[in-house]
Amino acid sequence: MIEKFEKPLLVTEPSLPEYELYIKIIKRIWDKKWITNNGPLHIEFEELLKNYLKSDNITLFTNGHLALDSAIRSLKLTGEVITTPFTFVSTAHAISMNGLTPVFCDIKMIDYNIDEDSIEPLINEKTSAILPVHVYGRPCNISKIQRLADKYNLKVIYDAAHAFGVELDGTSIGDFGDISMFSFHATKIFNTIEGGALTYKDNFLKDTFNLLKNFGIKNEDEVSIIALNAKMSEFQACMGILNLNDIDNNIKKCKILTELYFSNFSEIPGIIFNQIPINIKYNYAYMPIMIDETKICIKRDEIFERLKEYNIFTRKYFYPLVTNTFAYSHINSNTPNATYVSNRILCLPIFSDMTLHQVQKVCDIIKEILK
Ligand code: T4K
Repeated sequence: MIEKFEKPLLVTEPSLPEYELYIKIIKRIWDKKWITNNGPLHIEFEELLKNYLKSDNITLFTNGHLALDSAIRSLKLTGEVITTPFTFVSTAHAISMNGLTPVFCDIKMIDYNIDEDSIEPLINEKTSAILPVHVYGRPCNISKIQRLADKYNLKVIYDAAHAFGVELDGTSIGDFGDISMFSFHATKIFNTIEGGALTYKDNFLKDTFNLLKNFGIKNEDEVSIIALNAKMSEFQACMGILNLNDIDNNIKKCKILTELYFSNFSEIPGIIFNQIPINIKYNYAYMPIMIDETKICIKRDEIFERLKEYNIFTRKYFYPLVTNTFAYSHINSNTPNATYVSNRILCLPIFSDMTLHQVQKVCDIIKEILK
């Protein structure tokens, strides 16, 4: 019997810069007495991020959800938006809270992203956009989705909450579609405590986003639209500036951890994991496995519970499926793959400070549970 972990091992831990470095940088906030509303650190961070993401246009927000909400509002969408049910509820909420109807499309088993071949039958005269999610940071089939969008004159907004730092064939993931949203929440590979950003093609959207995240205030004399407060603070920007220095190293560390997980699981037929295609620069932010109970005679939920006995706290991202929540029970959908995956997926612990020893122990414990 393998000993349980002494301290709880959570699905993720936030990457934090050295404490002293954070104290040093926030001294600049005290010096200026400027803590939010487009301060100097916000401006500096936005510029650094623009370079890192190789993006022409970027706007920071206080979190990813409000960034997505603003993206939807900025494009003045109407009617229906096609999206995936295999996502965090934020995606569907952002659509619904803008008075639009989410239309749920099934996913593919290969990467759990929206099935581009199932989108077209869902398009009708009410459809105004497609809102796919790069689930666990794996890029969707961007070229096919764009072809559909061009054919039917639809907007494309990518929920890239999981995809910070990801590139497809050498192009930054934020460069596709009309707008992409990144989340910098504490649980993400790159965090600004809470935080988010939009990258976008049309540089005229910059002014719109500045209105949308600041109550619609145009200037001292004019409030031009009704809008939210979604501004990033100087403290968040400080965290972002420091974490940006470490991001490449953190991704490298998570890559090594992923490889150890993969090599362990390649021996177990009932544990399904998806290899990273070679044309993708990946961020290794999540370690999802799918449990095929027909091969190992144990269900995902039992493994989830048994792991807790060893002090390992995994997550069933994304269970329940959005369409199986009470909030979306009024919407009809037929997404068998998404249902199948949602009932079998388990995200294992992975974060930059995790050790190879911890990964090996998690794998050994899983093997012991499967015996
Ligand atoms: N679109 C997608 C596809 C998303 O996944 C998300 C967010 C969004 C949009 C919206 O972006 P944001 O508005 O959040 O920027 C977490 C996150 O709160 C959420 O950001 C994330 N997706 C979602 C997938 O996961 P929970 O309910 O799992 O969070 P929580 O508090 O249970 O934390 C997860 C694990 O992390 C726990 O084991 C505890 C650990 N943890 C958490 C925090 C906050 C820490 O160790 N330290 C911490 O500070 O939702």
